[in-house]
Amino acid sequence: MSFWGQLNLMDPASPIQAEMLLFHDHAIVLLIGIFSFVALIGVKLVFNKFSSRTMHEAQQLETIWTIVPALLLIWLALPSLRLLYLLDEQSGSGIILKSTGHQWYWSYEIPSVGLESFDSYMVQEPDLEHGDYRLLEVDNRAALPSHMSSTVITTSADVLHEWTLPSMGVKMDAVPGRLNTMGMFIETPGIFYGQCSEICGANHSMKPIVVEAIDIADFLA
Ligand SMILES: [Cu+2]
Repeated sequence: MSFWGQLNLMDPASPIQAEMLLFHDHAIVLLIGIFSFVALIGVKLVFNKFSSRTMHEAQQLETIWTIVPALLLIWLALPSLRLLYLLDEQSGSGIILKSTGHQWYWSYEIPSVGLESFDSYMVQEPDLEHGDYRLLEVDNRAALPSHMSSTVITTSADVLHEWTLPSMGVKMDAVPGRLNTMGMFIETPGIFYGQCSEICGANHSMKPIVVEAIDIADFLA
């Protein structure tokens, strides 16, 4: 992958992640605008001679430079709140995937189709095949149906872990003694990669997450 390609976020594969990507762009536009404006004012201040020792206030100017940033903050906050509630409202139906974090691997269970718990370990470097992603491939992938909503439940068997799937907009703590639930709608079939996102010990970076989204008919078969 090219250098610039790596700076991008992953392609969205769920509606909520597509929304988050749009919000990211929205926020970046605001940031670039503010940064450019402040830089311009900074440069102007250095080079002009419009300063006066006797001027202590400028009511009109102060009113403007209070109200404009406030409006900008609202412009940022409203879509952010909308997204927050959209995330909360994701339907919790469909196939349930239970993922349990361990030091240092994940184990998965899909009770509704009678799939009992299996472990998902990272593929070690000498065992990689041509074209595999280093530190991202696993021996047993979790499978979920595409074109429908699913539910992911995470928990942990030892310390805090975090189940993350960037292209689905899912990032959820795996907490011992607790079940966390999140809905996700996978739009396209494919193989999706993620990594544990909570420092969980020595091999934290060696317990990747791979979900294979397949057609519902194949999934049930
Ligand atoms: Cu970790």
